[in-house]
Amino acid sequence: MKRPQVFVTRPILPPLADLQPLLEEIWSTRILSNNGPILRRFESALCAYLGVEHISIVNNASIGLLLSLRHFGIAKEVITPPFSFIATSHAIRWAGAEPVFADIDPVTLNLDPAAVEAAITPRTEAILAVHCYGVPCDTTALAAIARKHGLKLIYDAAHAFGVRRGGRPVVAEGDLSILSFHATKVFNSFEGGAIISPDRETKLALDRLGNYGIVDEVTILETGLNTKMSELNAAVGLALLPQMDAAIAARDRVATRYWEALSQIQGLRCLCPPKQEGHNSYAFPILVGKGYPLSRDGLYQRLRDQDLFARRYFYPLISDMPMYRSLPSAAPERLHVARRAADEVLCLPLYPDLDPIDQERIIDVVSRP
Ligand code: T4K
Repeated sequence: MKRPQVFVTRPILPPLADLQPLLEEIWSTRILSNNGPILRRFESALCAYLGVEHISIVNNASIGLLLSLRHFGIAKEVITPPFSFIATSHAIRWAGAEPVFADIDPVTLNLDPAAVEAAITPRTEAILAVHCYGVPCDTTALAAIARKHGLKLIYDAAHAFGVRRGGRPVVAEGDLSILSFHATKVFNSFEGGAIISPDRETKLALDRLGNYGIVDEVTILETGLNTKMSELNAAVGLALLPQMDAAIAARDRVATRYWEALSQIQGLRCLCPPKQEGHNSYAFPILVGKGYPLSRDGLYQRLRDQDLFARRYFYPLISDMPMYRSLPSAAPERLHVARRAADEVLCLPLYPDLDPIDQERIIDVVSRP
């Protein structure tokens, strides 16, 4: 029998029975948006789950990044990694600033603090770092650099839902952190995201900026944007939250099986050891290097031939994209580590209900290419 196609991820959904009462509530109140009652409950439940106090829910992480940069009035240069999803740099441009690319650390594939420091100019206003695959950045070193140079430190935490280090939520680091609740993420509300603020004043300022700058019916003091999440999306998120411990545990089980089967193969490097404090098994990235019988693209294609759709997150580098490649900081000789990672990385399919038979198909191809 032909086995099904397997994609890099597959969203989890709340049981329909848990969503139904929330839909009935929406149908009865006719409150569909604008900081409605379900959104407010979702916000409180998220705060409790993540272990933080101040969350602004938004309609996606890209808009959350943009709102965060605009909140701080960032309009000059922002240091950021080229090894990320394109949204990270696009948000900087939409805010009216320029990305300045700095190389990444070869172990974590996150911003290398030494490269960040070397990229600072008199125009630098902020660092926008990414917890790539949910692996935390060197937040201590980045905070020290930000403090020393008077820079804002913003984390693109799109992948880092629920990640803790030393018992502390990683999204509590920096001046602001932004989560994504896109369908492809550990936790989803179909589309959505959240900004984690250090204090209530910042949260309220972000909420206002994301609601057109409205203070009250007759007072609008700034040029705001609409970043609101609908009650429908909030209902999905609220109903899904109770499933999250089990979903992350199931991800860990899938990652553990990959680790057992693949971590000793010559020429492969598995990046995220499972079940470690500090990540959420968002992805299972491998680096396909010298000593492995196929190139990364060869392995990618070999899997595709079997209807197994691994993905090259993140290739090409953002700094190679047409709208960024002429920036001085995009010069290839400045970004050796990122370039190598982009050429070698492959994310294997990983989601909570990945069928073990399909996982063994993937392992078979990777271990006997
Ligand atoms: N920062 C970082 C570091 C990010 O990774 C992202 C998003 C952002 C910021 C921005 O967050 P948002 O503004 O989106 O909240 C996907 C996602 O669209 C994107 O959200 C994500 N990162 C990125 C890593 O991946 P694509 O274009 O590669 O996704 P796509 O449509 O090819 O989906 C991948 C696979 O997932 C499909 O083959 C099948 C499965 N899938 C996808 C969707 C959308 C489903 O099974 N159901 C679905 O509804 O970008």
